[in-house]
Amino acid sequence: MGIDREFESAKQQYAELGVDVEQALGVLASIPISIHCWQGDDVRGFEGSGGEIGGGLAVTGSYPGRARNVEELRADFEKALSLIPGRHRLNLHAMYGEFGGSRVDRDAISFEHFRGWVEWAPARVPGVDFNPTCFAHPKASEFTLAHADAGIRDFWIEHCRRCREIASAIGAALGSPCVNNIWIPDGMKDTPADRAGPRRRLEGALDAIFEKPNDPSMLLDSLEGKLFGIGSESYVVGSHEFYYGYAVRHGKLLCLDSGHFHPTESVADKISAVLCHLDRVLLHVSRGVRWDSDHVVKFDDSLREIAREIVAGGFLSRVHIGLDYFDASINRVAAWVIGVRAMQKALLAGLLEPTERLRAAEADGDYTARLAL
Ligand code: RNT
Ligand code: ZN
Repeated sequence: MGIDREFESAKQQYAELGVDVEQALGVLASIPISIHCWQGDDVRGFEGSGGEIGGGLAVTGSYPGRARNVEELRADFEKALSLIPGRHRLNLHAMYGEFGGSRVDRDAISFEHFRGWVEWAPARVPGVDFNPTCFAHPKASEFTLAHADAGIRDFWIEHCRRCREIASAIGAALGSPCVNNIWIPDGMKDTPADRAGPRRRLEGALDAIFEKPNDPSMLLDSLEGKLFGIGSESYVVGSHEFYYGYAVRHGKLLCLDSGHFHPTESVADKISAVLCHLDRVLLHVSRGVRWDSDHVVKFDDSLREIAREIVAGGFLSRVHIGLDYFDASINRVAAWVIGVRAMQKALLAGLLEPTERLRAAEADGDYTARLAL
């Protein structure tokens, strides 16, 4: 009763500002968020190699309950979905295939290993997204797609090609395009003597990976840049500028991870800028505490600004919202739920903004009213 009364009162107050609350809730309910599977098991996957995660990624904490196999991961994910309103996508990494206990190397994976996910999906999620796993592997100890050794480069090219095939088959099976996002850890701890060479090799590797055109009704290709990582503090081959240029030139999606920029840079501001030149972007919404720490996102100012820009810019159909964080120090199901709901709260705040009034004040040069409102 109390909540209903408060809601009616709030609805009235929003209406006075020209905001239709019911409509905002309706739009919110239609926004899918791509939920990353890797929060559920601390980015370990099902290859059973037990190796280091590597690639400069670090998962800290020892809260009990990490999903140890596909059944546990699915059960935990379903539990999380039961606590989140709306319908949301699953974001898989290649290391989460069902390999039946045998060692299937990254250059040998195929759709068969993901059939179980595709059978599981329709009753639970409207679509599945995908990521090549170019880390946590003996051949990823330093460089991958930008490696000076053509044999190692070819290994990762083959992995990424297969991931596109798998993603395409997933998209076709589920009737919803699968975003296949490439991120690689290649970089250098200390000042490189040659910054250009690895970038040229990466460009060549991407050209080879994308040789076969994608059918956008099944597959959308995305590229994720980064500023620095642990062990690649001085140089990241796949930097923001590198991938932005590549994405513009080749019509790919650019993935903006909110932990991958200088801490005072605003990812919110980048959305409208890159969408002048790209059809679509992918977001990896994360929370970097002092650095790219991948904390669970919460309803803070930076998240609100990102969501506000997507909504006010009219970009909901061109921005694929994905989450990317991993915290092993708290309940992992709660980590999913809290992060997704924070993203939804931020989107709702954006949807409840009296944008027309703000814009009118701005157009009138009345920045005082804009600030006050
Ligand atoms: C790493 C990137 C990348 C990974 C996931 C696991 O800095 O953000 O997206 O977090 O692929
Ligand atoms: Zn990311």
